[in-house]
Amino acid sequence: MTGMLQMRMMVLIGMLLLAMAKPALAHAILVESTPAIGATIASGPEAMQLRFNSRIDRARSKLTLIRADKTTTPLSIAPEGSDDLLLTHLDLSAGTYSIRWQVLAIDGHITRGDVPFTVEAK
Ligand SMILES: [Cu+2]
Repeated sequence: MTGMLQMRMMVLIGMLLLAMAKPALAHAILVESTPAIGATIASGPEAMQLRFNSRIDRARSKLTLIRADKTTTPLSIAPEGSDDLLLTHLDLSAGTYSIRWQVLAIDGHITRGDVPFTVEAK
């Protein structure tokens, strides 16, 4: 009986140590974007930049344009920039939009989020 309890304690302690050994915040979160969340930009060609807190796998990351009517278009990610950056080019008419980002961090975790913004006619 006590042997069983000891084993359970050992397993519990082992799990606790594993949990503590995990590096904090290794997965990617968005730290900055241009346009920023909630920003208003002018219509026409515009570069978009999303910066993350860690290196990301650009080839396994995705950017999607979401329009007000919920239709979506995948955006191509430019190959240039540092490893914590995603770049794309927009050419939008007036309206409200959201860019959905999905990135794979070097720790193997996928994170995603939205950057909503408004485009005004020039
Ligand atoms: Cu992670």
